[in-house]
Amino acid sequence: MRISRRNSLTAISMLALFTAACGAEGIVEEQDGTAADEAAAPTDEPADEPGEEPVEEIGTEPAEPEEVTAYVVAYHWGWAVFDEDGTELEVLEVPVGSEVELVAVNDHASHAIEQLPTPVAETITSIDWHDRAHHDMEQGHIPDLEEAEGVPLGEALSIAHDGHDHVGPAQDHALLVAGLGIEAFLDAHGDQPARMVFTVDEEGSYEFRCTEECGPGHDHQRREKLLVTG
Ligand SMILES: [Cu+2]
Repeated sequence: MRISRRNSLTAISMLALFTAACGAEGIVEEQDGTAADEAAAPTDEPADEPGEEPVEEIGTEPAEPEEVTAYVVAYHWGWAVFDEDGTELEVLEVPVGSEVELVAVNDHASHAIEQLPTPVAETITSIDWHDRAHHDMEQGHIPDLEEAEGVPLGEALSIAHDGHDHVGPAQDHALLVAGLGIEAFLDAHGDQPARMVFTVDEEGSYEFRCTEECGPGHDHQRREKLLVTG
């Protein structure tokens, strides 16, 4: 087993070169033996060069806790998560013990979106969130609203937006990270993002849920977006 931790090519070449002379036991015992390495290695690659470091890469130690910031968009009816470069993350994955900062906005809150890092703001404003809702339904992330709620999706979006011109209560959302008790109101007309900072102490997959009545698809605005790994 010890030999499997080493670079496999090195192990194989050692095996080929040393089976006759030393036997398999000798190879295993030469975990860091310079005699075997010097004999097995090409003359232009001494045993103590970086090429002898693969043990570190293969290590199975748990990932160290990190400090992670991610940006969250609430839309009708779902959640999208981005890193600081504006790259969308299917799931935010962090090692257990990490300190997580979620910076969240409503997709209508243009002034709050402007406060985000430029790449994030540009990505968010480039996305057609109604198209995203239709895509979500096609992909099964939300059910067919006509079947589930008796309202076709397009009509449901109009209801939620109250004709787009009013400050309708259905335009707001609130983010709850289920199981962690982390919650923030996401005002459709807010001028600042909501910031939530918390430490994740237990492994698991955590769901983002909307806790603000936001129209016909509200009950389906839930996605597993945070994965805490050990
Ligand atoms: Cu809602």
